[in-house]
Amino acid sequence: MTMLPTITAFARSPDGGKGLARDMRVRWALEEVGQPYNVQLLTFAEMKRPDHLKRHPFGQIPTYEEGDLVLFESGAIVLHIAERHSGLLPDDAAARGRAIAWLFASLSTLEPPILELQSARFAEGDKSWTAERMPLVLDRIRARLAEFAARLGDREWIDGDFSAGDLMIIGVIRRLHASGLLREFPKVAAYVARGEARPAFQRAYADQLAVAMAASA
Ligand code: GTB
Repeated sequence: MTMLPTITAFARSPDGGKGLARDMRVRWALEEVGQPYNVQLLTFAEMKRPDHLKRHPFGQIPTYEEGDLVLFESGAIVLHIAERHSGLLPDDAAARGRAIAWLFASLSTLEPPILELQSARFAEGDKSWTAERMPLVLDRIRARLAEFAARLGDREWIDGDFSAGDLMIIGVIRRLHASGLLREFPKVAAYVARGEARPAFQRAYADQLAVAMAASA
């Protein structure tokens, strides 16, 4: 009997089930490759306790456990899943390298300005300088989206078939839905929508929404 992998997720996600927390990327990857999994739900207090700090040095979600293997960082987890199953990375070595480059780009090039917007809105929203800073924060995201849109062009996915790179990029960019910024980049918006329309995304979304619904019942 093989043991199912177990991931961790928020017992009560602050987004109320919009799939914006980072367990969504891991759920989506597991659904894409057809790997069933268990979910351990954690409260904010439980995330900071020794048991969880052994899994995740920063006391966050998501984590991934499979036998003796314990992983943290959504990108590392998605890459692990993609390397061990078919469907999320091309077989050709060069194409595989490029898909992994996009996975890294999602986290180290696209995500930082998007995180800055979350900080500006939620952590610093009451500061006197926020109104002055906000246009700069938004423009840094616009610059990245414009560059990405130029490369994407009319392609269905960023480089050949759908890959872990697309999954991560879409997982990152969809955090901008509420900002309205995606309306300025219709091709990027359509790309995100193509990802969200995939049956595996839909199953992952429904599962995390069910957690939020149960938590608020
Ligand atoms: N780099 C790590 C990764 O990619 O896995 C970042 C992990 C991370 O930031 N985890 C967040 C967390 O555990 C959850 S996803 N935070 C609690 C803590 O640090 O104490 C971030 C997140 C939270 C809430 C929403 N939301 O409600 O919309 C969206 C995203």
